[in-house]
Amino acid sequence: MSRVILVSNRLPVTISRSRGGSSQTLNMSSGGLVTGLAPLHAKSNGVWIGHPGENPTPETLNELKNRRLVPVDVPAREYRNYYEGFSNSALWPLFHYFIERCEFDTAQFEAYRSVNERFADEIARVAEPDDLVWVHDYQLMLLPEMLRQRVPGVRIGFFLHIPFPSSETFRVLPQRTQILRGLLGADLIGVHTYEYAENLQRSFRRLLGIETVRGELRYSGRSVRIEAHPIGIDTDDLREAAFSQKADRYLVDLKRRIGDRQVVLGVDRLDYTKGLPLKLQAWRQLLASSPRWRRRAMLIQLAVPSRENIESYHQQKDEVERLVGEINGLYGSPGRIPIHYMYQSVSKEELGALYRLADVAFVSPLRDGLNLVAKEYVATRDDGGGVLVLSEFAGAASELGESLRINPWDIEGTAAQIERAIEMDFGERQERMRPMYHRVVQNDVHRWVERFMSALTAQEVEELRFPPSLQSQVLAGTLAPQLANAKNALLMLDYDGSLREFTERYEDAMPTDEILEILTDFGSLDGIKTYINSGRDRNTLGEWFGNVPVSLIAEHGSWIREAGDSDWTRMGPPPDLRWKEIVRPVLAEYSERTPGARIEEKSSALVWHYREADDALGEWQALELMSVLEDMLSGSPVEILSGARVIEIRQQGVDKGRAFEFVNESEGPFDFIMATGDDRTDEDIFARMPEDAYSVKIGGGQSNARAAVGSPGSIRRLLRALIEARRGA
Ligand code: ADQ
Repeated sequence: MSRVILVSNRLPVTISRSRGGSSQTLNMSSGGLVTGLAPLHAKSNGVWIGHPGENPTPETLNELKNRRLVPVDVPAREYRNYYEGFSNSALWPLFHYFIERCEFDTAQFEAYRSVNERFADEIARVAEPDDLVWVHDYQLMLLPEMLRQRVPGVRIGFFLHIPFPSSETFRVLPQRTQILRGLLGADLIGVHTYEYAENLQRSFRRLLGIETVRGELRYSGRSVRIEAHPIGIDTDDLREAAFSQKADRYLVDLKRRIGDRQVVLGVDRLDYTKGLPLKLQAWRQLLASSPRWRRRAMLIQLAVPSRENIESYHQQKDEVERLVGEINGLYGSPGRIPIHYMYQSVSKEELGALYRLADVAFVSPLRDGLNLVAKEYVATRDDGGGVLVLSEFAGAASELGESLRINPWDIEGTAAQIERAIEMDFGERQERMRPMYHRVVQNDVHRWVERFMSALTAQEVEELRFPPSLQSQVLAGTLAPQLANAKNALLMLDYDGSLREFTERYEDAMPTDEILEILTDFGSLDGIKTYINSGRDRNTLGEWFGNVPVSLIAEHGSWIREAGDSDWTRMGPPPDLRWKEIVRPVLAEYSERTPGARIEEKSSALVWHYREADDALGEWQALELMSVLEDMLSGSPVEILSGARVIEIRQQGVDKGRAFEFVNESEGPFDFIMATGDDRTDEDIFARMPEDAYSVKIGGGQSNARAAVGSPGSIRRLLRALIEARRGA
């Protein structure tokens, strides 16, 4: 197996100072992610790179080295700006849809960039091209691209543990393009749910204009995949603790103290995304509307201290404690308080005992990437008892469909679901819990690691083709002798951007005398069939090339007219054009708000041109229009193509490539074939041409063509040289 380099903000160990002394001790951190990744770390013989938390002493450094843990050294102030600053005061609130809590501070972003650079440098020092690097979470979103620049061949996976928000929310971020480009350095980007994957793809499309097809996009000659891989928990580890003797003792003790009361359990990091105040309000609502539960039920709420250096976390804590006090004051009676609140971390065994005790788990985040607590509760309930009440805003909700779902903002609705959960009979509890239990146990954290790693390694490293760029004389030198000897030759020429330079206004690109002359000369040569295969409409092509002895294919293969004929023939079945009625008004609206943009009507397509619009505005509107159209037309028999400052919506099933095949079959066999083109629609021809045919792309970039030339001028020179050669033969 390849060596795996794991990268996370924190190393999986806690360094603590021994009491009174200056020596340090090193303990493995607890938590599902660490237990999930530890076997991979052990097996692959790789290293784990992250911040150590404390400055390691030389002895600790040695110990870290023995465990193949590489600390990244970051000055304290820079770390604060990166961690508490940009990571937790900009990205964290924004990605959880708390825009009003965001602080966007350039200096903090600079620190974020700089820490990501430090990580990249550290990885580059140890990484080899055959290694796999797996980067974790939102603190390191710039890292994939930085690493790609330093170690180009290395395979990089990235996993985001928090939600990726809607593109509308994400675009608020001042550094949105840097962050997206940072991610694009990865080969595989993993998120917890399809929704987050969708959101990310939409941001790539809207903000960078990069299309994703079936979860894959192309960037800088590489392919990048975006996939949903919900994380699991370490069920074995959890169950071992939850069913240990220690846990049994806790359970007996808890039961004795609680008596016959129903227990509703909440376990959360004390974070505003977890929605504790609303949870408490729902609990208050239940006690207010159904007084019998005041003495017969209790809420045990664990809150783990978290990010205590950030001010907004203090306010959250104050608010939670005030509400707890208020509710206990209102509805408590001697010996019976309705909320038992603990602001502390508890041991695995205690937590396990609480999960086993709880009749209901109340998991109500306002937003949560996934939520492990929900899965942990389910994993301890193979007795089939217990009810999971789960917020629909937790990523885990999409996997745990048998839970009672709540919208935590709806206080009455939530209180009603809690009551339903407390009252639920054992039969229904079992029916709901059993399937969830099996799902959670089967998809544990080890399966998650396997799935992500096999997706990362299975991905083919596909070399995208960049055809060699040649001078027209060099190309003519190769092609001329072959054309000179051909008995039946086919020449298929694209027009706009290939034979003719683009003009500011679309209709101004009529053929020059030079072009008409070249086409006339070619058309009059015996043994050569010349076609113009263009996206333009029939009338324009007929008008412009009516007097030239070449054949015409219009509208990307929809119509054909042989040289000398005056009638056009439709290729393929008659189209179903009802979609035009829906699309036309949308294009009209976008034209109205984009000065300079225009609509072109073709028989089986509509085109939105924005070459004459302001550069930035045109680009922006086009990206938005593309995503609107994609949503609107999903499932319709149309294709949406974005070209050189045009968006074309056209009937599916026609393309230039099919037209090429039609000609090749009806007029062939040919002993010389050459096609030229400059954009995506011409790639349909290049992809269908036989091996020994010549395809020439005009302009740079990735293409299936065999060769490339710089400009339409070069193509014209090439064509003139070919005419000379044929004449001289
Ligand atoms: P978190 O926001 O930390 O994780 P969560 O998934 O709920 O949220 O995990 C919390 C963990 O802390 C659980 O394993 C739980 O058992 C433990 N815990 C909570 N209270 C505790 C207590 N009082 N004592 C001891 N342990 C306690 C981020 C994302 C999540 C995503 C995970 C994993 O925000 O959405 O599920 O990463 O990808």
